[in-house]
Amino acid sequence: MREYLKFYIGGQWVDPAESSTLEVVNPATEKVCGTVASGSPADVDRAVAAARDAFSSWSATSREERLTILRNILTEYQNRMGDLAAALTEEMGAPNALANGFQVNLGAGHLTTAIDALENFVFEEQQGDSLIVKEPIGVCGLITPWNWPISLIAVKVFPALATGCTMVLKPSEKSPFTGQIFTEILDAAGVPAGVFNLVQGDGPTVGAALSAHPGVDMISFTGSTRAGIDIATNAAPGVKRVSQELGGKSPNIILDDGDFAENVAKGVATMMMNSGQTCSAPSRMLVPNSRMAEAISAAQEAASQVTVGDPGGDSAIGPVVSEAQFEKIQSLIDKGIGEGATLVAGGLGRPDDLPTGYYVRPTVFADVTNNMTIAREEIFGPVLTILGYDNIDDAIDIANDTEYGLAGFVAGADLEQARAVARRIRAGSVAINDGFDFAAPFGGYKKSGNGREWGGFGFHDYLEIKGMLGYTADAS
Ligand code: TXE
Repeated sequence: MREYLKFYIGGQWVDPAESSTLEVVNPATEKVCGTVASGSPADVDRAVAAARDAFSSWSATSREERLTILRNILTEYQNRMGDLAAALTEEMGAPNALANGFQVNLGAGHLTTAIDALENFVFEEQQGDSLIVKEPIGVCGLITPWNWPISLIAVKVFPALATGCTMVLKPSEKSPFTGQIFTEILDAAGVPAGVFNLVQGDGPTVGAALSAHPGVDMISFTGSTRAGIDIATNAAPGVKRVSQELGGKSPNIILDDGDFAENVAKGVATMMMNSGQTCSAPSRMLVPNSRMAEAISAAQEAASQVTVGDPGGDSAIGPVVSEAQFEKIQSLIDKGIGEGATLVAGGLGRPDDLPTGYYVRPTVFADVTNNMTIAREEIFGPVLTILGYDNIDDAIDIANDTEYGLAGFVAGADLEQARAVARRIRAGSVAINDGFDFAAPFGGYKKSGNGREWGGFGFHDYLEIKGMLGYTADAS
C-alpha cells in the first residue's frame, strides 16, 4: 500500500495545509492501493509563491546551466524507470511490457529530445536593427491526465525547465504515484528550490485554483475537452496563455495497395495499445468499400490476438483506468450496437475469465458510418470502428468530418499517394506507414486543442517573444 502525504514546494517535502487525502484504486483488483494527500487552494498559493520566488534566478540561468540540470535528471530518471513502471501499473493498469517499455521510454524520449533541442535552440535573432528575443513566460501551471502519466508530465516539465520557466505540477488524481516518483527524480537531480513544485489533488479544487491563480502566467493542460473548457474559462480573467491537448478521433486511412491485411492488423494493434486510452489512437479505420470483407477478417484475426489480463503478467492489454471509464466505454459499445454498426469482435461485458477488474473486451465494429456516435465521440477504450470509403476524395472527406484534429494515419505502398493523402488530413500530426518522431510537433487542430508539444516545437508554448527595436541602430 503506497502512502504519499507530502507535497513538494520550494525544494522541500511539506505537509499540506489541510489533512484531506484521496485514495487510488488499482483498476485490476478494484481495491485501494494507496493514499495521497489531496491539496487545497492554500497549497496552490504556497506552490505558486515558491515558483514566483524562483523565477528571477532560474530564468536568468544560462543554456549550459539548464542543460546540466536536464542531463542530471536523465541519469536519475534512468535509475528510477523500474519504479515508475511499477507505480504506473498499480495506478492505471498498464501491463508490464508497456509500462516498462513505451510508457517509461516516452518520458525518457521527451527528456533527451528536450536536451537536444535546448543545445541548439535559437533564443535570440537579429532582424535588421531589431533583436528578437524569446524569453520564458513565467510561472506555469501543468495539469496532466492518467493515460500516459509519465510521458504527459515529461512533455510539459522538460520544455518548461529548458526554457527557464518555473512551475507547479498537478498530476491526475487517478495516477498520482508516478507524479510523486517523478518529483523525487527532479529533487535528486538538483533542480533548484522552487523551480518545480508538486501539489496533488482533484481537478475542481487544485486544478481550478491553479488555472485561476493570478500568480500563474500560463497553463498547459492535457485531458478531456470538458476540463479544458473549464480551465480556459478560469484562466480567461487573467488573460493567461492556455495550451491544451484534448481528445481525438483519429482517422487511419488504409490505402488500396501495399500489404492490406498487415496494415489493418497494425491499425488494430495500435488502437488497442494501452487499452485504447490514447488521445491520438487511430480509432476510425477507413478502408475501401470494395475491401471491407477482407478488412473485417484481418481485424477479427488481429483483435483475437490482443490478450487481455492481469497487467502483472504478459497480456497485451490490462484494464481501463476506472469504473467510470469502464461504464462510459460499455455505454458507447451499447450505442454502437443500437445504432446498427456490425459488431465483429469483442462487445459488451468483461471477458469471461476476468470477473474482477475494469477489463474491456477488444472490440471492433464494422459497417460504421461517420454519423454514428461511435464514430464521433472519443471512446477512450479498446474499441475500433471500421468505415468504408469509395475513393480517395471520399476518404479525405470522412477523415476530416470530425470536430477533432489531433492525429491521422495513412498506410499504403505508393508513397507519393500516401504523402498526398497525409497533406489533406486536417490534424496536427499525420503518421505515414507508422512514422514516429520525438522531435516532430504534436498537438491539435479544431477541438483537439491548441499549442504544440514534443521537441523544440514544444518550447514555444513556454516562451514570450520580445522585439527590441533599434537594438543595433546608431544613436543619433
Ligand atoms: O479526464 P479529466 P477524465 C478524455 C477521454 C476520457 C475523458 C474523461 O475521452 O474518457 O477525457 O477522462 C484535471 N479544472 N481524456 O475525466 O477530468 C484532472 O484532475 C482543472 C483525453 O479522467 O480531463 C486531471 O488532472 N483541472 C485525454 C486532468 O484534468 C481539471 C486524457 C485530466 O482529467 C478540472 C484523459 C478542472 N475543472 C482523458 N477537471 C488526452 N487528451 O489524452 C479535471 N481536471
